Amino acid sequence: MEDLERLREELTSAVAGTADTQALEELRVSALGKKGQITGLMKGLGGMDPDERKAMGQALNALKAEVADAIEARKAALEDVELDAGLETDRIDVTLPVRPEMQGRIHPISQTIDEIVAVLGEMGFNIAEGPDIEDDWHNFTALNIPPDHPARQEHDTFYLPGEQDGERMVLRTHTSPVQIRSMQNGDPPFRLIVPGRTYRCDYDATHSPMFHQVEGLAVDKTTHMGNLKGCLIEFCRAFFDVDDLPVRFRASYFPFTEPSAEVDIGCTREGGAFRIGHGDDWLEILGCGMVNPKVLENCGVDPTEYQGFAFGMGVERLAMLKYGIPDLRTFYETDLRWLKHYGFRALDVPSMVGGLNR
Ligand code: 2NL
Repeated sequence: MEDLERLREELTSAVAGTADTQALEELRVSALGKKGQITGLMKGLGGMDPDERKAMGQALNALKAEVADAIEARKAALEDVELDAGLETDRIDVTLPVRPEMQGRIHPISQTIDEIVAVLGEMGFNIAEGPDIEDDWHNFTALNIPPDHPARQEHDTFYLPGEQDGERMVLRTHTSPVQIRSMQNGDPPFRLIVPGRTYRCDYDATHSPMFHQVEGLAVDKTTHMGNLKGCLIEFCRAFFDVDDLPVRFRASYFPFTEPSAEVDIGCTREGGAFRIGHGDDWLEILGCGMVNPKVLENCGVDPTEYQGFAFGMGVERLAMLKYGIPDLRTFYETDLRWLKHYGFRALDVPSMVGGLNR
């Protein structure tokens, strides 16, 4: 019994003296574990006479309970201390300035898409997105480009191997199938912008097999060509940040719009120097038109009740013009020195109130 008293004092002071939860766990195993001190003494009970066994058994059970309680209490206290220490060392001061060594940049394509979205978003257009892999109907037929139409050849389409529902799938050649799906799945009026990757089998100094487009669509009962012109003139002036930028609409042809137009902005080319703004020359920057009634009908929108305008622009081309990037291929070379030169800082988010570029 005296030995037990000594063991009690020894164990309780050892519990109180443990520095962390790991040391406490080791102590628990050495006292109460399968090969622990108290467990060992309990195994000895079998060899005692009945009276001695009873007294010793009760004393051992009491000791075991006391040590277990002491360990539980110490464990809770140590866990609190360890949690506090962890919170202290893991603390992040989110008000600190960005580390000066931060090297990451926003790619000019992402920046240009963000700027286009900022201008058109302010006008009330909503972003829509859809799959890169499309079926023939959404990419071509719904847009009034039937199977034998010459525009199909011009699109230099990538076809995927194999068939789905008996037809070859394509990598979308423009983002228009997203507007088709949006019209099919929703109810007019529509005001959508669709940024995204597009694919054509073409590769040279001015063409990449993967490139980016932003298309827009507005459909309502009274939407007319005046709305189209006002919207795009405003877009060009805000995007290029030139208040009096000359903008002209030149008649063109697309199967999905009627009438169709290409949009030019004023520029000067003097002695090799190029500038956007008032000048003696024009530069084509986007295509547009009134949505062909056949396209509305294909999407379940009644063309006797609704009409709309649509437009499309190439993001790479706009980025090259706005930021003076001379070679298209450099966009996809993932050259960090190039990105450091042409890229944008992560916190300079384009917006109409904060400015598109700061
Ligand atoms: C260009 C010209 C254009 C459209 C895209 C469109 C979409 C639907 C219906 C009608 Cl769902 N039109 N999109 C219209 C005119 C021009 O893009 O030069 N893109 C780079």
